[in-house]
Amino acid sequence: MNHKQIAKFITLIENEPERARQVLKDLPRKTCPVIGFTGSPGVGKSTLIDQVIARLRSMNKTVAVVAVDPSSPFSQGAFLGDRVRMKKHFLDEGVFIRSMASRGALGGLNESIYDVVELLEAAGFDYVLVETVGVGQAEVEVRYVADVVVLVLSPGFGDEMQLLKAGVMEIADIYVVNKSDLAGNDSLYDQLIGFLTFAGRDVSSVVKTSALNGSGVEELVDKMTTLWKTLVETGRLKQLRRERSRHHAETLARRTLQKYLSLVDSEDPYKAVESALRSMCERLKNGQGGGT
Ligand SMILES: Nc1nc2c(ncn2[C@@H]2O[C@H](COP(=O)(O)OP(=O)(O)OP(=O)(O)O)[C@@H](O)[C@H]2O)c(=O)[nH]1
Ligand SMILES: [Mg+2]
Repeated sequence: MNHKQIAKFITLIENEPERARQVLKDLPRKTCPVIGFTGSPGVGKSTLIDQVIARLRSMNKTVAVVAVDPSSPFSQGAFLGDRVRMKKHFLDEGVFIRSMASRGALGGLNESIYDVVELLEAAGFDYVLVETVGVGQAEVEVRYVADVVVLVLSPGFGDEMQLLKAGVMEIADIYVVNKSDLAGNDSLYDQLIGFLTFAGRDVSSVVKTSALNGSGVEELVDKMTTLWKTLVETGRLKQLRRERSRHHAETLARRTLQKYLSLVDSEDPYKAVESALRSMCERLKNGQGGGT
């Protein structure tokens, strides 16, 4: 599959998920590391991903990136400030970058992301990277989409407070303290180590990076790759993928039921659900599909 075909397929997934599913299910199933990058707006996720791409390319690995609702674009290699390099990166068949709106999601991730990731794996990329802005539901949901979650922090973004937020400590597998070229980074780093120690977590999951000059990127790529290999070896990956399918199914079920509920005119919530389920079953019996 070339980039044009992949891009077309993603549009089909977004616009006609049921039709896309028919094609998707016949593609060979492949598995590669799916790495999620989350964190507050502006902490440097896209810039860091650019560096990760460059590192993976230097290792001859192919990379696909999906950015959900990005507010800042990828430089597509411009981080090196080299136009020739940028052109090369842009034309590089080994790198595929796509942005997706978070539309249709119930405060969380665009549910197309599940099929898009499956497609990118089937297309044979060595790595799939997913960028989500770490706010609200999307931050929690990236856990289901990605095998390994990287939480990006940087000084001056209220991340010191964010560390205290319940749940954040459980979400990530790797913690990146980015913008290490700036002042204020050490105190954030120390606080993070303190929190992790207090929570009984492994502090070796912390990496200091500068997405601007590339320091720490090699270590980050090593860490995420090693972690993923461990998931494979321990059988945990299979479990994670099952949880992903289940979560995807739940999202679809909720949306389908909501659609049928919106057609029901009843003030009794129990009757409304019953009636919605009835018309859904009726449609299924007639072989028209559930209408997801
Ligand atoms: N000094 C310094 N600046 C950085 C670093 N990483 C990113 N930046 C800058 O921070 C700003 C935001 O970077 P992005 O990569 O767009 O951040 P993001 O997290 O993707 O932002 P959203 O997509 O809006 O959530 C840009 O101006 C970057 O140049 C870094 O390591 N050091
Ligand atoms: Mg971004």
